[in-house]
Amino acid sequence: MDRFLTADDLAKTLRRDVRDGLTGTPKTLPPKWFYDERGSALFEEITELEEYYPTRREREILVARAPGIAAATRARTLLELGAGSGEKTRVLLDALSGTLGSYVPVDVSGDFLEEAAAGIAADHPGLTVRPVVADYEQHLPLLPGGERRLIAFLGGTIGNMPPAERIGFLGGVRATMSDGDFLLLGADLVKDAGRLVRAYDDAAGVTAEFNRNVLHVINRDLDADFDPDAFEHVAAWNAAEEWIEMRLRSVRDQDVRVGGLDLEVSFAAGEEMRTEISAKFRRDRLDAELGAAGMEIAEFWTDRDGDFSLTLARP
Ligand code: AVJ
Repeated sequence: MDRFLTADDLAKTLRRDVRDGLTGTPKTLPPKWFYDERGSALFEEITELEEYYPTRREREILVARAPGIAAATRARTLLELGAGSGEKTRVLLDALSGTLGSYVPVDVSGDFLEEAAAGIAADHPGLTVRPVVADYEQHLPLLPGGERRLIAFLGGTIGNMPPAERIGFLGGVRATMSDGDFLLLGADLVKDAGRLVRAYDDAAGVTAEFNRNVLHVINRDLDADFDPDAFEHVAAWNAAEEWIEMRLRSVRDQDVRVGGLDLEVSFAAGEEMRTEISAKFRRDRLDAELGAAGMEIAEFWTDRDGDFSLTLARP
């Protein structure tokens, strides 16, 4: 396994993110810190909720379009950014089996990567599986090269980046691409605000627990004393920006000590701290942003209900 990101790099980034986020106004925390073991398990649970449609819809598109993706790309290498549980990966790997020689799952955490990679390698004899621990906003140029690469960024995770970061990311992807390479991008689409809010504020409270998990992570890794029960989950549709915002709202005046940063922060009753944006797209925005990054859309697919999109783009 190649490691461009060490546990020490990650620890430093967490410290910087938490210090910046808790000392800013308004307070914020970046969503990448949701995903420790418990957070990843909670996210898996979210994907099975009735209200959370994106995972099922993306899978529907992948199953329907995998042969089209294979025919259009004839990919030799599949690079998957933010390779999660690998379930959707299997659909792609099976469809691409005629041309594919290697699979490169890329993730910021090596914890699940090695195991997932071993499972995939066992099921696909002849396929070279080469997991890479890297931050895809930082290490794109270091990823394996070669001809006819398919770079997959699925799940709608692109929506977690603020617009400026997104533009930088897409430009960075484009910069690593040559003729014959493709980007396969999963993006959630703008829809009825009620459905969007329900997808991020489920009746069983799993998303609320997922949101509060970032406080557990900070308590453990930075020796903090957040009382997660003293924060309420908030999911709101920002119609102007066309994104869902998740926040944690302090239920009372409270002081929190982050021992690992030697930092004390006060929350006022009702104060809200943003923990995630999840942008929702329209085709014209994807066109414009991919175009600005120097790519063009080869194919644009949605599920039958038009809830979610998969875009195949090329330089
Ligand atoms: C996996 C990052 C795309 O934004 O929908 C799920 C994460 N947050 N419920 C999303 C998430 C709240 C998810 N992504």
